[in-house]
Amino acid sequence: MTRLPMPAMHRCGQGSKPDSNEAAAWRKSRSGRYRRPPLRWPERAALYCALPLLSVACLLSPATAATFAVDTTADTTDQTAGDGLCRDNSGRCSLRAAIQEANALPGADEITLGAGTFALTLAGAQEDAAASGDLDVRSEIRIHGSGENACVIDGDARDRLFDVAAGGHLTAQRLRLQHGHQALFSHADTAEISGGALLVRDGGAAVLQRVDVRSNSSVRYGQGLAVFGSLQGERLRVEDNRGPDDFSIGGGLYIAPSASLVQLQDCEISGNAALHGGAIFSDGSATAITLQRCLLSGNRAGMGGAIHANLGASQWLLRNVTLSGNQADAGGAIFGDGQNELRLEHSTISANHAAGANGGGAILDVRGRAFGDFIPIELINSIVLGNTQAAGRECNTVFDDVIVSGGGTLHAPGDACILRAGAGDIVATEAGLAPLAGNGGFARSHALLAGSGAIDAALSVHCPATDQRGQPRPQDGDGNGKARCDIGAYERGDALFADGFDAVEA
Ligand SMILES: [Ca+2]
Ligand SMILES: [Ca+2]
Ligand SMILES: [Ca+2]
Ligand SMILES: [Ca+2]
Repeated sequence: MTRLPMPAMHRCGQGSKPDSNEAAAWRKSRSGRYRRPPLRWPERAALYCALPLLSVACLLSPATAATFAVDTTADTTDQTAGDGLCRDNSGRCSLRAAIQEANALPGADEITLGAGTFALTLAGAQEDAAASGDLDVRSEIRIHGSGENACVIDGDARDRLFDVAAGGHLTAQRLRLQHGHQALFSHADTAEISGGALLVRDGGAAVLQRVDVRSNSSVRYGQGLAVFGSLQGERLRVEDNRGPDDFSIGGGLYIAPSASLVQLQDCEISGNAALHGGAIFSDGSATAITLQRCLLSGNRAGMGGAIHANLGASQWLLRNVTLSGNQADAGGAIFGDGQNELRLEHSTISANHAAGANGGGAILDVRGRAFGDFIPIELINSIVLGNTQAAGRECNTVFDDVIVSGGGTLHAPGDACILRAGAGDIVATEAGLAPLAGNGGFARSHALLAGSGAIDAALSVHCPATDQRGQPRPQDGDGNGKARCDIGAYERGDALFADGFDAVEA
């Protein structure tokens, strides 16, 4: 309803800048050399705003920014878009009217939502002006909710919830996205048949902070989220999104060939289902995909219970990530095709299951040296143990050298896991993991039981500053007076007490 002037500096540094150490750490090209990724827009924005001359432009640009406080849960349109007023025919400011008005105004605009369920009841999919169906974001809009359980945007199963256009930038905080439904089966533009809750088109960007994406569906791509541009998530939950068994791709998240960036920190992607990639499917893209401190659990698929990395040259980094309790016919946790760079550091792959004839309770990768150009899946200081399959092996590859240990991998003996050995690997029949439980941090994890071979056994060279829960690494888990990093996503606490006097063991 009201239009308030916004602090002029607001645009500077929109979005969070990627961790440069991390980018440098995993950007290894096929030739084996590390390379710095090209700067994406959040990095560029931060850089530009840091430059003295350009920062003047950053200070001046959002002169017309407005804030709209939504005061009704009714789904109504704005009376006159562009007049600076969020006002429907009843004089109220609805979420839809606020989006329409924000789209019409230049600059970044803010929308605040109190507690309540904001159901999108105005039917009309394949419409891109936020007048019906999904809420189309065509400019820079920040939506501030009032809590993931208190503030719910509900699609009423009529259309997806948000459609971020090229040039659009959506930041959503502290809310839940539920009951979105993408019903279109085929279209020349794949984006049109993607995203049950949220579609980010090529050239668009979304930042989700403390957002739950729950119980959405799409009959084709991205039952929860679909990204053709860039997506950043922080404290993001993507749960129980699904589509038809025969056609759905990317149960939690679909990453399209055009996607430029996917960066998730503190996330849980659980209980989603699709034919390909129960949690995440990357599709022929060359995308930087980073997950840190995340849990992928209880997802189901035909191929890739949690992850299906399909073709393309995406660069995946999973650090402090747990993949547990996922199930597929092929590749209980991960299904790879040998083309994407997939690197797991301090991650735990356990209790996943493959029900089909090709196995791979943990990992199935269908490519290899005999197929010509391929990139191996690399495990560093990670646990891959305790997964089951109806046939085949725990880590199964059609060809050799496809799954490699970069060192410090805890895995099963013999050829249960076809893995090219690395320095400091540990072979065991059991990982010594407690069941998945809330052990602190954003998502559940597998605590290490006393006596686990993972404790104080990682290669120190790759020890990150914290574990999945955010607990500091390294700690002296075996009580020998020397703190050393544990293998996997969980760091067991100091065996004696946290006296701060442990020597760090090299
Ligand atoms: Ca208006
Ligand atoms: Ca639309
Ligand atoms: Ca629409
Ligand atoms: Ca330790």
